Amino acid sequence: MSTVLIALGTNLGSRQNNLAEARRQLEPRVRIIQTSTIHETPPWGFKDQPDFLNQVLSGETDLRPTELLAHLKSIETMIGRKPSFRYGPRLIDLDIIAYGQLVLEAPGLRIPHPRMHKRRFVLAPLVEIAPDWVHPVLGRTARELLSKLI
Ligand code: PH2
Ligand code: MG
Ligand code: MG
Repeated sequence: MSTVLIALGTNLGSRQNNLAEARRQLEPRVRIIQTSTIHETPPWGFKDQPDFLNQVLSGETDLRPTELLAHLKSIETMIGRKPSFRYGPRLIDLDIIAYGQLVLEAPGLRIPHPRMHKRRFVLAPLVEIAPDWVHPVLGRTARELLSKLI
C-alpha cells in the first residue's frame, strides 16, 4: 500500500457534483483517508474562464503510479471530460500530487507534480490535510511551500 495525494479541479458544469462523483469513483481502488475543504479559486495560467473548485485528498492504494494515472484518466473520461487546451476549462481534472516519497520523471508522468509547489490552489487545501508532508525533492513541508508563495 502507498499513500498518495491527489488534487481535484473543476470549472465547468455542476462543479460540486463533479468533485463528488470523482471521489466516489476513486474508491475502492484508492481508499480515501482525508479530504480538504473545497476552495473556490480564480483561474491560474489562462485567466478568461470560470473560477475553479479545488480540493486535495490523501488516500491509500495498491495501484502502481502508471496504473493510478490510468485510473484517474478513466474517471475523467467517465465524468465526461473532453480534450481542451493547456490550462483551459475542464469538467474535472485529477492530478497525482505525490506518491509516497517517490520521485518519478517519466514521459507523461512526473511525481511530485512539477508545478504543485507554485500553485496556491493545490498548496492551500493540501496544508489543511497534510501540513507536515515533506516534498521529496525540495525538502520543504507543504506549510513551508505555501508560506513561500508570493
Ligand atoms: N487547473 C489548471 C489551470 N488553472 N486554476 C485553478 N484555480 N485551479 C485549477 O485546478 C487549475 C487552474 C490546469 O490543470
Ligand atoms: Mg491539473
Ligand atoms: Mg491533469
